[in-house]
Amino acid sequence: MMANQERIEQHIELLSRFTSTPGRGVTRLTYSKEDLQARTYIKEKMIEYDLEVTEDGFGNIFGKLEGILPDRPSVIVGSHFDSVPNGGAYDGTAGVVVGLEIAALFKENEIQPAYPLEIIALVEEEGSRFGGGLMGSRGMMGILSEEDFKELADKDGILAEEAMLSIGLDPSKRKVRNPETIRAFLELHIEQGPILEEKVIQVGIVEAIVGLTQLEVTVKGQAGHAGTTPMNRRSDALVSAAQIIGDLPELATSIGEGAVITTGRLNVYPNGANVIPEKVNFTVDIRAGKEEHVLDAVRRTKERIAAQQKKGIHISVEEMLYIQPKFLDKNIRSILKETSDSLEITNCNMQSGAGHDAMVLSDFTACGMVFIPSKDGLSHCPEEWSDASDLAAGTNILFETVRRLMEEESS
Ligand code: HGY
Ligand code: MN
Ligand code: MN
Repeated sequence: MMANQERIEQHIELLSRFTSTPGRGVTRLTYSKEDLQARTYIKEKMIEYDLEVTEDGFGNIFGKLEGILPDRPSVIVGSHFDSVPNGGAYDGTAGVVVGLEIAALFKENEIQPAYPLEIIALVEEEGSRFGGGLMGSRGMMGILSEEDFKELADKDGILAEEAMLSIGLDPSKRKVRNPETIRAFLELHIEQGPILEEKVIQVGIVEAIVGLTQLEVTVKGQAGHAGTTPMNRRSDALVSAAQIIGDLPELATSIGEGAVITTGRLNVYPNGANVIPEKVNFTVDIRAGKEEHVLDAVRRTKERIAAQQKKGIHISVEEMLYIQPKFLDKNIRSILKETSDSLEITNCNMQSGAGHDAMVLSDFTACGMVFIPSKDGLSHCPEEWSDASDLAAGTNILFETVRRLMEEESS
């Protein structure tokens, strides 16, 4: 019972067409038209593979194959299906497609699992529309409160709930899932880095995922005329923001230990070439393998920000997301290792520098992740690409691991 590589390739190709930036990568924002197109495709495939399809009050999609044993927790396989702006066709999507392929293998081989199998497609992992990130999984596990969800809005002020309704989703549906209904969560993801490709290894078995935090910084100054305002009478929000941002790479390097700091988004208001910027907001994404380094980087970033507070300049900081480093389940890691070896798929242990929904779920259930190589280590860009043969190999590993977990439970 081996994965059908062609079918996998077709899923990836067809899902990649649901983008608002055709020809310039995949941009699939949560609750957008493109979300609805991808959602419709995923649900159609789930039905084709005899899964019972439901959506929760966040729009997370579940496809369930009931187990022989009644009232047992599910083994869940999946990932997210939103994207970064102008991202790639594999980030998140690969994990959903592998879940669909596992469901297809169960159907084709008429396997009735002992425990329920659920395939999941999570929303807003990237936070590209509503900020923060890991929204679907945090919501599902009750970490994102109902009131906080109701306040979420995009850069145009559209509330997440409004956006849900606009594509026919129902925010009043059940949101929080009882963790006791989950036996384990398995996620295949592209590595998004260069290690597997450089080592010529097909699969990475993830041991741990870095801790990360995302700050939203708002610098408020005074708009003014670029020509008539003397330099000593300006409160230029962009100059203050630039002085903070310019310090951050050196701050990360001084912490070392793999700490990374990134400003990925910056907006200037009113953004006129001959207007002194009144307001700037920008993000600061901070990550490190050890929590003390994340906290140290946050503290020192806030010190840099405080140093820029001065007459006419006011700076505020909002912590959009904070999640500690997470360690994945030892038992699942050893099953992944044994399965990879028995299938003669080269593999190694890895750390993840990227955040994943498994970080959220690992506080509630046993989680396992496998990575497959990313060409040239590229991700979060249109050039993102992974070989379908590696996707097929990863599918075979997860398919066997699902069955081992179910046997383990029922024995
Ligand atoms: O940012 C990340 O690490 C993930 O792609 N959301
Ligand atoms: Mn991503
Ligand atoms: Mn991802």
